Amino acid sequence: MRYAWLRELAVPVPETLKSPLEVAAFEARQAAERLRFAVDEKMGEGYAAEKTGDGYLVTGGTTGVLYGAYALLRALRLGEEPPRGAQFPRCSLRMLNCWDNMDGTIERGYAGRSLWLEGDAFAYDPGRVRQLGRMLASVGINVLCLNNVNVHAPAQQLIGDFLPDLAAFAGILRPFGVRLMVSVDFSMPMQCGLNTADPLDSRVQAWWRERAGIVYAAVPDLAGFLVKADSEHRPGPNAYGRDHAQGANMLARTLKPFGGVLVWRAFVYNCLQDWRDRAVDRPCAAYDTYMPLDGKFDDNVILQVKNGPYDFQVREPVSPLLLGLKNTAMAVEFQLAQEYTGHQIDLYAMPPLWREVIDAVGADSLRAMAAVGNLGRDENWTGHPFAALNLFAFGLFAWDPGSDPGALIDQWTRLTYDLPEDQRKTLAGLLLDSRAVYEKYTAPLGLCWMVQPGLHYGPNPYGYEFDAWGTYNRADRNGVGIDRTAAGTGYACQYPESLARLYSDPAACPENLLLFFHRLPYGHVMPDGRTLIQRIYDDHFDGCEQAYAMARALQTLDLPEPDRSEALARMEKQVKNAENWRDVINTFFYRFSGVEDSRERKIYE
Ligand code: GCW
Repeated sequence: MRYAWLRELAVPVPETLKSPLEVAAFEARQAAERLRFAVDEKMGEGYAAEKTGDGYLVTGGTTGVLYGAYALLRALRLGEEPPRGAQFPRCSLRMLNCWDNMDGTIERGYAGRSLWLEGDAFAYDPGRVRQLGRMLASVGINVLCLNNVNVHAPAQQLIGDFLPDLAAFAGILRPFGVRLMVSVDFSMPMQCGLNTADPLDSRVQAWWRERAGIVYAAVPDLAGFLVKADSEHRPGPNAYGRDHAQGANMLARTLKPFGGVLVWRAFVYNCLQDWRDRAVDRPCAAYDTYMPLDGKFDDNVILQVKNGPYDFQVREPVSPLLLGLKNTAMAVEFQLAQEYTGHQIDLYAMPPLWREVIDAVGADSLRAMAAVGNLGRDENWTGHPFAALNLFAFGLFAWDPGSDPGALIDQWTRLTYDLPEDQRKTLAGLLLDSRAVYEKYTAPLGLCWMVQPGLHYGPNPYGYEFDAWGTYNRADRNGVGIDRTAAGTGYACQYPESLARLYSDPAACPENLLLFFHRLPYGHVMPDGRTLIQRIYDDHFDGCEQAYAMARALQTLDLPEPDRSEALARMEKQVKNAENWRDVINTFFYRFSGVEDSRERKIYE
């Protein structure tokens, strides 16, 4: 039986496998490959593979042997040389954050209901959870945060009444080297009899210390807690006049004796903004909040920062916080769930985005990498069969942030489908270009947030314009965009000097961020000689044409069923979505500007 990334999951993993070594040996047997394993505990997650007479010897740490087995099986299946020399992951924590609720729904989930929660309880098929563990291990993901960062009742009880269930669930994933993490509610002491959650109150501290002890007695290898605090109505230390370092450190100290980490999200901003107040600019918020705290976090706190300053928009500049913090352990947070990027209906392969972010930030400044999960109970796990690429690639990218996006996409296509080489290349090309195409018909020139409010799929340029979330395009009859230079909101000044200069100059600013950083009149002449309004029209028309071309290319692929039908059905919706974006956005700007399309194409009035 040949090894393939997803097809092999059809073969169940027996529940008798109790350790990464046993899983590794099982996988080698499944793939009919002669692999021998030697555990050298010192190697931790690392491994080295060497050729022996008739097979390979994989030497690795306790989980390293498993990662080595998967790396080797991948290489053999791809007909490539196994990696040479000892291999170690670049990021020690490679985390999937799942926004699963106890009732079985998943916030921003596009692949069905939760794989482990339903009806305010744990509910799962153990065989499927083993497959999940295997899928994560096969790409090196080692932490699964199992519940939504918005902790809705009764999810607080994951570290209370549900502890026996949590322990059982952790036990299923343990042989795959996957440790659990739990999102906790900062105000939980108040649901348990205290009248405060003030992190400096000794009763609160004692409560959390005791709680951590109880939790670790049940799940000794829990990775730690994840916290969303003082953000979008979640409780936090600010209510007591305490800052986020005080809040995070208090929790971190309770986890420290057990080797746990406290992951604290940096996603804070005023979500009750007045749109008339031009002085407040949402992208400034995280930097303003956390830069003064740099160096004040305990060493087992990881500050988890979204890749951009807003919220996983199609195009954002890299978060200036990721560039600014020097004395704080950081994780970057990506979002595999395609909230703003097509709901796992439209194609949107993410490795090119990660490459850009890591090139800007530098992998050495990160302790961890996290991604919001895109999994659910759908038969194919990710809704769109190709969305699995993002999970696959994320794991390998977190292991080696030097990875090339094209190579990751190639690997996934080759492992997943047996297509003739020309067709496989077509598929890989579709995926590699998919982000640029999506960007073109939804958000060219750095315009973001023109989505349907709440849903975040499909166009609605006025949807968020006058609301409290702080997300505006400020389009009017004179122009569009926000001046974020020193003369405007000053956001650009949060970047290191050279980037601040680049972004502040409309002639130098990368075109794909132009309207993010600048407010420009419709007649502004772009470097290619076209006016801004003409570029807005052209980009939306071009993006839509590119979606048509993708649909035609997809038709030519002899994909196996049901993937072929599923991908085609979604592509039909994607094309409609692209047309909708083209027409709604072009009409919006036509009405404001009154400028005709120079190519006289149809713009609805
Ligand atoms: O913008 C928001 C999403 C929310 C999400 C939040 C976050 C989990 O729309 O659904 O809540 O980001 O990242 O906390």
